[in-house]
Amino acid sequence: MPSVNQSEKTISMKIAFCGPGQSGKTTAVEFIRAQRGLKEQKAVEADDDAENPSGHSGDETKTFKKYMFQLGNVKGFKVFVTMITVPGMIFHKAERGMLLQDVDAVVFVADSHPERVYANKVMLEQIREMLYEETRGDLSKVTFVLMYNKRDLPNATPIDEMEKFNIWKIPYVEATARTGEGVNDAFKKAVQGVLTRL
Ligand SMILES: Nc1nc2c(ncn2[C@@H]2O[C@H](COP(=O)(O)OP(=O)(O)O)[C@@H](O)[C@H]2O)c(=O)[nH]1
Ligand SMILES: [Mg+2]
Repeated sequence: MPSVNQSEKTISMKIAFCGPGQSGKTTAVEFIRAQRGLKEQKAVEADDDAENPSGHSGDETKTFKKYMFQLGNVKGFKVFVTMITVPGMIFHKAERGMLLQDVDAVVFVADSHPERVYANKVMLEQIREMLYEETRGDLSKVTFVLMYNKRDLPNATPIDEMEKFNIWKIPYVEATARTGEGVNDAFKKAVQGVLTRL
């Protein structure tokens, strides 16, 4: 649940960028950070312990990024967003569960590379399962946005193929995180989804 503080007039929400390894989560979050100039403002990096929660090595970046910033005002309330990336390769369920705690929205960054379509499906199912537990069976408490990333690839999987695993009809955005195309759109959809539930 987003937390609303009536006396301080603030709304705080947590948005997680999830997806299989190498799908473009970090690239997307870094784009948002850079665009909003969060470095000077309030880029809060996770502490070292949280940077590598699993301790595993592999080809994916295991680092997890966390940024907190003020988004703007809605009906006189200041809106604060905490944005995190949830690494694809965390082997212990408990660790990913910890990152997903109190998440209000998930931007699921799916990889359009033909060889990654199945990985997208597996990861999305896992994330939904974890959030199903986290929300005690009420997934309507979490806004989902599918960001079909790497649309610039010449061999990008056609959207109707990608949509085959989207059995929940999650709204989607086509994106190229490398250039930033579609990233803000996905982010805004997530924020709006949370705000409309308030
Ligand atoms: N072609 C292409 N490559 C991308 C795009 N987004 C990310 N990448 C590349 O995919 C790789 C993994 O990106 P990264 O953001 O680290 O993935 P993460 O593991 O999900 O955080 C990097 O080499 C990125 O440059 C994109 O939209 N198009
Ligand atoms: Mg990453």
